Amino acid sequence: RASRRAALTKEPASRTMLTRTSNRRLLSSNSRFFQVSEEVQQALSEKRPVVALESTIYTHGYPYPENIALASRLESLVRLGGGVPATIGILDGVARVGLAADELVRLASSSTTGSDALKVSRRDLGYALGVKDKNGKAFNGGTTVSATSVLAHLAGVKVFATGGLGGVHRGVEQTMDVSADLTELGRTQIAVIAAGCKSFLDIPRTVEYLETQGVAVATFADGRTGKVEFPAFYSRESGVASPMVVQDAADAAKMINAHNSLGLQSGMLFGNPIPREVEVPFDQMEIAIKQAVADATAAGASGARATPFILAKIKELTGDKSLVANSALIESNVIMGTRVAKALREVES
Ligand code: PSU
Ligand code: MN
Repeated sequence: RASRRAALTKEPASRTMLTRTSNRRLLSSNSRFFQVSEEVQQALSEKRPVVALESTIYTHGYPYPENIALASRLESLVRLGGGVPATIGILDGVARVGLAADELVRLASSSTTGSDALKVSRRDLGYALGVKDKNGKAFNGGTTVSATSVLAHLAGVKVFATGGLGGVHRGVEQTMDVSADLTELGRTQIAVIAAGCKSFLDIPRTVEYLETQGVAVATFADGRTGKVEFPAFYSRESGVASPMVVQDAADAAKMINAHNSLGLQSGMLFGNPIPREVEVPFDQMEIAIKQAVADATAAGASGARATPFILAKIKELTGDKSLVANSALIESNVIMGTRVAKALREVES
């Protein structure tokens, strides 16, 4: 009977079995707008560690084809660490949690096929999923930390690793440009592991605003004693003290478990400083950053265009050095994120 039902609904038998065994909330959230891959559903129902990964870094951060190499490297790192990766993005007008390799290639090469992927934060979800482009085609989109957090949480994924977080922009007094990543962490239960935020942002105000939003901000001290600073992406230090300090992934997992157990509907940010070997000193980056921010203002690149514009400029000005550092820190965050996801499964059981 089960196989007849599977044939009728054109679903493989394994899918039918999964329907019977896994958590109802998860499956009922699958819809024509939102789909969790079978692998991720299975991993969640078996309580294996799942790590969410975002896709704006592929659509708006890294050039093609380096973005594809990075995407597959990050997924491999999660698997090597004993976790299951859930890369999140919008493909053909559907929000997907757990993109397969060929789907990731399609999303990451959108720009080469003449259909630019949207940069999708929380506000853009309804548009990206609900309507079509001017040629009647459904949208593809890279999801930012904000939209990735929303979708990961909907799927039941608790840990998310990325490179850098958006923040309060310098000159916020004039522009009011505060990344939706910050308000997102204020309202969505998710633990993000990131190398802090780039210092083209106003880091003191970013940390201040995260406090206002009720977001826990902790930095991995890794055996260090004394003052631990919130990391500034290319540099291990920012001059801003980290509000909280954790020693390792096990500590982070204990924090997440306690927070989630209270049912707090807000997020947590774990700063993982860039590996020492690839760190770019603060002063060296500062010159390029000042230039990039000035160029963005001159070019009128404001709003959602600001961050991608500034990132591209920094890359242009600093060349390979920043790209190497960028990849190394994302990899390091994904390794740490996988450890945290594993440790969380252990404290939960
Ligand atoms: N910072 C980086 N690299 C990135 C981003 C931020 O160093 O790729 C991306 C992330 O997806 C982040 C988004 O969520 O930019 C923030 O954009 P905005 O500043 O427009 O909120
Ligand atoms: Mn912004």
